[in-house]
Amino acid sequence: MSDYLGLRGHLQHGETPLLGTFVIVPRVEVVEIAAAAGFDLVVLDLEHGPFGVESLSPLIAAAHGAGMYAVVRVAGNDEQSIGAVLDCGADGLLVPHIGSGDEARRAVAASRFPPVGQRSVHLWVRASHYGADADHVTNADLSVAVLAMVEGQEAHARLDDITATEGLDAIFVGPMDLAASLGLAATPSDPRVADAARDIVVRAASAGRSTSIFAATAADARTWLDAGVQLVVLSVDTSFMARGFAAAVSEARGVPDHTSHGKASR
Ligand code: 3PY
Ligand code: MG
Repeated sequence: MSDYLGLRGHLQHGETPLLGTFVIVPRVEVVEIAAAAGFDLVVLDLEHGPFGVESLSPLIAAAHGAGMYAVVRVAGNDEQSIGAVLDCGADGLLVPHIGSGDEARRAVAASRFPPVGQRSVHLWVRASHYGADADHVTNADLSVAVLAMVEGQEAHARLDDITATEGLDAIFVGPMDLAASLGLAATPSDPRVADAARDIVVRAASAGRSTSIFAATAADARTWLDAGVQLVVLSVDTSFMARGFAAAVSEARGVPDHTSHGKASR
């Protein structure tokens, strides 16, 4: 973690790009293994992971204890889901499938306390150190980053409206759903997906937003980091495990990897 004020400050001022990974196996051990490998952050995934808000506190504590930021991808764009996640102490929110400026504004409003937004105040939650942080309300608004996922053709078409959202910190490109919306779900490595992703990144940056993206492979992550994207989230815990298991079995038995992991681009 940096000395900037939270992930929000890091995205605004940080010169070092951040590398993270998705976590859908809700275990402290997974978070700590990611930290030991050198990731800067984890994205705890309530959209696709089989867990809920009640699992977050130990995972966030593990991330912070290991010097990482903890971002949470929420399942819904509403005040209750977003407020509960922030009360657990998440450094940032990743809000999936933002399709319009109105939806981006709703995400920001749910994430900031009045008068800027409508986040409901509770002063004795984990995020405020159970009341010990007298400046919780101010600090939270200054430090929590809000990232809007742009991951469909419709959102791409309304990008200018989304990037104009006051208080939004970053646009996060979701290439898998973007591929699906282009009719290319089975072939996400089709160049049309990367072209759309690049257009979103370039336009978001020129609108003054930080940029972030999911990369299925380390090579893709490298490409986006070299292109100046500030936050790249590389793959997901289950994929690392699946590939590692399959490669080890294949090597130990001296037989080709029988899964598709060895061949596929993700
Ligand atoms: C996508 O690529 O659609 C994702 O949501 C990955 O984060
Ligand atoms: Mg997606």
